[in-house]
Amino acid sequence: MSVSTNDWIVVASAVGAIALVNWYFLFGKRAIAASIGAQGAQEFTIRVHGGYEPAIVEVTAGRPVRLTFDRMEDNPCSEEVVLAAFGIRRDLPAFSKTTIDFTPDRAGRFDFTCGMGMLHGAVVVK
Ligand SMILES: [Cu+2]
Repeated sequence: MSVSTNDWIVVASAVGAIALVNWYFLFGKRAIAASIGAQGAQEFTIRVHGGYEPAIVEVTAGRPVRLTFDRMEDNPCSEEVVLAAFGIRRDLPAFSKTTIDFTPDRAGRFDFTCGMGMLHGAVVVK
């Protein structure tokens, strides 16, 4: 009986830990809303350091978007960013900020990646 109780505690703890990890992962990947700049653009600063942070940004279609990539490393992996759906491929100089402006004309989820397709982020257009 006590063995069975211990087993249940172990199982419950494991399930709880997995749920917590999943919750944290989803929370961390939640889409970030824009701040509106002086020109009315939907603006984001995305830190580039072994990945994109935030990785998912959410915008409204038909309005200008300004993504500022703040590259905080010189790892060759992240030296380029590609937003293929909008024909954008841009070099990101190490330890500096690069601004990309575009206006999404349609709703959807549009991935951006490093030049090798290893790092992933997305612009969610509503
Ligand atoms: Cu890469």
